[in-house]
Parts: sequence; C-alpha cells; structure tokens
Amino acid sequence: MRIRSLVSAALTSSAVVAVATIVASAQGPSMPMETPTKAVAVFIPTKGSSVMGTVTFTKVDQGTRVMAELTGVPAGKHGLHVHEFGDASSPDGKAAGSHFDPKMAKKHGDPSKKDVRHIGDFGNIEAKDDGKAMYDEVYPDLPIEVIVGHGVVIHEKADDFSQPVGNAGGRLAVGVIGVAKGK
Ligand SMILES: [Cu+2]
Ligand SMILES: [Zn+2]
Repeated sequence: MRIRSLVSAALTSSAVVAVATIVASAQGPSMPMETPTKAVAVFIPTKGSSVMGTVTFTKVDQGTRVMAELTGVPAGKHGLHVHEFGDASSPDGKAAGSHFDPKMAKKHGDPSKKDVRHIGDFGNIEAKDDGKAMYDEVYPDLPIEVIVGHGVVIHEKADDFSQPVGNAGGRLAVGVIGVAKGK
C-alpha cells in the first residue's frame, strides 16, 4: 500500500513498471521458499509454573523427529501439542489458541494409534519425581515448515484423547516454534 502511493507520486510511468516488476518478483512465486531442516521452541513457563526446557524438530529420513527435554514438570503425564499461535505473551498460556489444525482434521487424537488427528497432537510427555521429562518420537507427516511460527504447549494434566482437545487442562508452558540452524 505505502509502496504504491510513493511510486505513483514520485516516479514516471516507466519507472513505475520497473519498480512494480521488482516488487512482484520479490513477493511472487519466484522467491525461493525456505525449507527449514530444524526448528526449536524454548518453553516459557506460565504464571505459577516452573517448567523450562526446549522442544526441537529435526528433519530425518523418516520424517520429523520431535525431541523435548524439560525440567520443573510435576510428576506424571502431561499433554503436549502444537497450538495455533506462536504467542507466549499471556500469563495463562491461552494466547497460544487451540490445537493447530492445518489439514482441517477437526478431530483430536492419539498419535500411537495413527488415527486422524490434529497435526501436532503428540500425546503425553511423562515426568519423573525429579521433575525431568523427555520425549523422542518421529512423525512421518509433520513438515517443519508447516509448524514454524506456531506454538507448542505442555499441559497441566494428561491428554486422555477425548474430543475436542484431550481434556488436558491448563497450560504449564508455551513455546514458539522458530527456524533453527540446520546440521
Ligand atoms: Cu494443547
Ligand atoms: Zn488435538
């Protein structure tokens, strides 16, 4: 919008065409698309929580390897999902929105059962008594470029795989998935 008004006010019509061509080539389909091979989300604890750690998404031959290493997690199972928004700004974690569903599956699910589900339904991550929790799974159907910019949430309770979002309660931490340096 601003480019167009500046151009028409200040330049001749041939220059307008030249500038328009440059703008079109910068924004159009000829711009090379970046396909990241690695992404990372750093968890930010919600109010009252002390969950910290990272989740990494790495391209491997079989798909995308999802690895999490967290500390400060209450013992037991906790739902882990990709959410709509890469927004960790609210103290309750709700700015991350609901489950990210780019394929319009409209169904929450259990990844171990390979059923139709939201793309980032990772099931549960389990913490031991020392508050440490690890996760390491490979998903064949999780392109990194689709989830970059979105959020990842660890929940208060276990995901019981019920509809619509697994009944996992409040949010302990939210991370924003960003492009990381590949190998
Ligand atoms: Cu969730
Ligand atoms: Zn879901």
